[in-house]
Order: sequence, then C-alpha cells, then structure tokens
Amino acid sequence: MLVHEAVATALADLGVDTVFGVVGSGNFHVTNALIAKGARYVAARHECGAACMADAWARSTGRPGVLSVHQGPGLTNAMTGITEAAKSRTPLLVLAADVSASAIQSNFRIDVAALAAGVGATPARLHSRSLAIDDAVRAYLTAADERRTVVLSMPLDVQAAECAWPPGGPVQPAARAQPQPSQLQVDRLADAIAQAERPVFVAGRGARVADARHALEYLADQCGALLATSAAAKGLFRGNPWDLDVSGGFASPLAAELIGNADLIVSWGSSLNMWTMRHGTLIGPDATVAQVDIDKAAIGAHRKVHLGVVGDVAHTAAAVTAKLGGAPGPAGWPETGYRSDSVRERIAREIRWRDVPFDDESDGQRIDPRTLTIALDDMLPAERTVAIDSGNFMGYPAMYLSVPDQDGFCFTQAYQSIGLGLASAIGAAIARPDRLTVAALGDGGALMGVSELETAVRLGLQMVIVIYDDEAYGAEVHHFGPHGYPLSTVQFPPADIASIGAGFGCVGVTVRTADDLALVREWLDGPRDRPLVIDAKVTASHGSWWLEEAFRGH
Ligand SMILES: Cc1ncc(C[n+]2csc(CCOP(=O)(O)OP(=O)(O)O)c2C)c(N)n1
Ligand SMILES: [Mg+2]
Repeated sequence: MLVHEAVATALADLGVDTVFGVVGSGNFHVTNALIAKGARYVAARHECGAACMADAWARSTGRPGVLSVHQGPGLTNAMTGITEAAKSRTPLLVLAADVSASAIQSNFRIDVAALAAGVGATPARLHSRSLAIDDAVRAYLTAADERRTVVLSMPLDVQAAECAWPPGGPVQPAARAQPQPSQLQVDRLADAIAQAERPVFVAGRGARVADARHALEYLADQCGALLATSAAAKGLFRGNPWDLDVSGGFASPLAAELIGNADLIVSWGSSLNMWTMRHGTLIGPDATVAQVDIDKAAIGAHRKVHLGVVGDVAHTAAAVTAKLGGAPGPAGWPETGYRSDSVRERIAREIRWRDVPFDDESDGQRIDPRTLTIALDDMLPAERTVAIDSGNFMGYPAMYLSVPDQDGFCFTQAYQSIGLGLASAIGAAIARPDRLTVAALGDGGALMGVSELETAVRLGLQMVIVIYDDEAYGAEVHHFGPHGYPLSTVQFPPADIASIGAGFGCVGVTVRTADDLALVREWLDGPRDRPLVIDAKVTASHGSWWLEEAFRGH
C-alpha cells in the first residue's frame, strides 16, 4: 500500500471519523483515503476556518480534532486557527502536506517545524516510508494524551511511497500516566479548606477536561464553598444554587463581590490569569490562594499562590474529600462555610447579568446590545451552543446568553484573534447537531471570516449568527477614542450584512428595534434549514463594561 493510505488506515483505526480541511494536490490522496475508511470530510472555504472548525469540534466532543491542509499556503492560511488551538491546549492533529526533501526550489517550501514550534504547536514528521505509520500514530497520540496541537509534516515523496502494513499493527505508545497528587499536598489543601470560612472554587479548563463537576460539587457541599469558573469552563456548574458563573472581567457585580470577599480561593485547573482574576483584584488582600493543576509549570505562573497541588482535578478533589471525611446527613451536608440562606437568596436574585438593572439606550435606530441579547436569551431554545468571536461586543453574548452546560460554550480567545468565531461555531454545530448553535460576532470579525457562511449553508446547519454591528472595530474605537486620537482607520460605512448573508443563502434580517426580532421568531418556528444571519445595528456610544478592564492587559 502507499504511505498516504497506510496513514489514513492507522488514523481511522485510532478512531478518526471527522476531518476538516481545504484540499489541494498535496492532501488530496490522504483526505480521500480517510473518506474511504469511513471518515466524514468537512470542506471549509478557508484553511483558517477549517482549523477553527476542527478546534471547536474537538472542544465540543472532547476528542482530538483532525485538520487536512495543502502544503505551503494551505498551512500558513491555517496558522491563526492552529495558534488558537495550540494556546488552548486543544488536542488537534494537523495533516500538513509538505514538499519533498529534494524539492529545494519549490514555491511551496516553508519550514513547517519552525512554523509549528513558533506558535506553540508540536512539530512532527513522516520521516520515511518505513517509519511513516508509527510517526502518524505517535503524532495522533501526542495530540490526544498530552492535549497538544501537533503539526504533522507529510512530505509528498514519503506520502507516495510504497510501504507495508506492519505485522501486528503499528507501535502503540503507552498512554501517559496522569500525575497523582502527593498525600502531603492533599493534606495541606484539606487543612486550608477546613479552616476557610468563605471558600470559593474557581474551576477552569482542567476541571472541564477532567470531567470534574461531580467531584468538585461534592467537595464544595462538604466544605461550604461557592462555585465559579473561568470563561473557558463556563456552564460547568449550571443549575447548582451556589454557582456564581464566570469569575473575572465577565463576573456580575454579585459574583465579583462574593469572590472578592473569599478568604480562600482554590483554582481547580484554572490558570488564574489576568482575565479570570481581573488582574488579581478579585483576590482579597488576606485571601489564601491554592492552585490545583495537572501541569506543574502552571502553578503560580500567573499569580502568587500559597499552596500548589500537582494533580488531576477530579482525583485531587476526591482525595481532599476523603481526607476531610464526614458524611452528609439525610438532608445532605449542613450549610457551612460561605453558604447561608441569605447568600443563596442573593445568588438566586442577582447573579445573572440580566438581573442587574441598566438604562436601555436603544433609540429606535439602533438597539442596545444588552436589550438585544436578553431578548435573544428568552427566544432561543435553552439547548444551545454559544460560540463567540473577539471584540468589544463579546461580553454581551458571553454573559447575557445562558448555556446548558460546559459543552454549550465555545470560547476561542487564547490568541485574542478576531475572525475565528463563525468557523468555531460551525465546528461546534457539527459536533452537536442536537443543539442550536449561536455564533455571536462583531461586524469586523464577521466580515473577516465571512467565507464560511457558504459552509454553514452548504451543510444546512441549524445556526443563528448574530452580528453586533457598530460599523467599526469598536474595541479600538473605545480604546483610542477617549484619548482624542483620529478614528478613521477603525470606522466603516454601514454594510448590509443581512443581504450579504442572504447572498450566501442564509435567511438575513436587520434588527434595529426589539420589534424587529419578530423575524427571528419566524425563523425559529421552522424549518430552520438555512442559517439565520441577524445584522443587529447596535448602539455604540461607549465601550462595554469589561473592555476598560481588558485594556489594562495591553
Ligand atoms: C486578527 C486580528 N486582527 C486585529 C485585531 C485587533 N482587534 C481587536 S478587537 C478588534 C475590533 C473587532 O471589531 P468587531 O468584530 O466589529 O467587534 P467590536 O469590537 O466592534 O465589537 C480588532 C481589530 C485582533 N485582535 N485580531
Ligand atoms: Mg464592530
């Protein structure tokens, strides 16, 4: 058999059943070989879109994503999406066609390994016909086990060479053992938790990937902790009466108050970065900070911590629970720690942003983004996936649209790139066709990634694409405008994005008032066989509440 067939066979045997990409001559055969092995191939219209789709698909399914690209420009086009995946530790295998070693003068020649390493991805290579199968298996398992984005260079001459399927199958590297927390660290964390009067747990991506909701809720019940998440894990504690939702720039006033008054903050797989901790201002001056992470290097990387525990989140939570001992009574654990009837009532009443009063600035021509988002939250089915692009607008969908669980939120912000949100939403929609997918975009990000509207239409995806259209790179307008700088580089004339959407085959509506949302209801009534593009002309007289905070990070 030929190497490209053998690689496809090995990957299919490992469970690869979905591949995103843009096909050129260099990845034509390997992609077709994967299809022949039963994989679904999703053609994107731009490689960056394909990368974002594979990334979001991996986030939504919890399985490694696979991306197939042509050599040279196919890979460089994909790099922004690949960088986002690498920085998010998304398990992703990039099948990157590459020129043959001897094709020294090829136009397509680039240093693939340097490119991958330069953005934090892991370089890998099909070295030769005899090593290729093992190389491919190792690359896939590195992505899966170590949660890495692996760029596998696949030289054309190696792909086209004859090879033999190894008797007994490819080498199976042993899965990496998860580090177990030391008993000393578990004891110290249990002591800190036992002594705390107002503990708050902040769960991050590490809690999400460890499927640690149950273990963390049990421990939190035991010690009376309140529960919060980083944005990456939003939805993890949905439905829990002690859930404060997201900590950080998006935290509601009550969440910020309760986290700020904690005497112990325990990070469970969250980096406690400047976003999650508002540059540290959410940590009270006398609070103890503990951090649990599977990765030793993550402990204390962003913030001074008093106690670090290296271990898997779910295992560590279970070990602390065992150490604390005790048992719930017939009515559960007694209310202790930070938990009281008054805190419970305040959470029920005030924790959601939509319950915080605001002055509706809608003026008949433009709708207040808060009014818009609350109305959409009421109209759209609760079973939804929300995917969000970057920009000034992003706080509105992030905090006014509820999500059913941690898989219902796709937040690709590790690289802070605009233009990824639509493709991320498409990847999430493919992963979870049972849910309505909501892509929330700015007009800048929407127009940057607009080619993937064709993909959404072609695939008949059930999607609502809402564009917070301020006719500007609003984040930059609000960043520089107050200082009196000229803004002509970041402001644009009106664009009829509803018609652009309709041109791609979507249903397009323009929303200027809450009444215009009747058109959204019509779409929701069915048949929902074409994506809905909502061009929401939003008010933009000032920046969003979280943007000012975010600018401190620049
Ligand atoms: C690829 C990329 N280019 C430029 C930027 C800088 N940038 C950050 S936010 C932003 C404006 C985004 O505009 P839009 O999508 O309309 O959202 P808005 O801020 O107006 O709500 C820009 C240009 C970036 N983050 N990523
Ligand atoms: Mg804008």
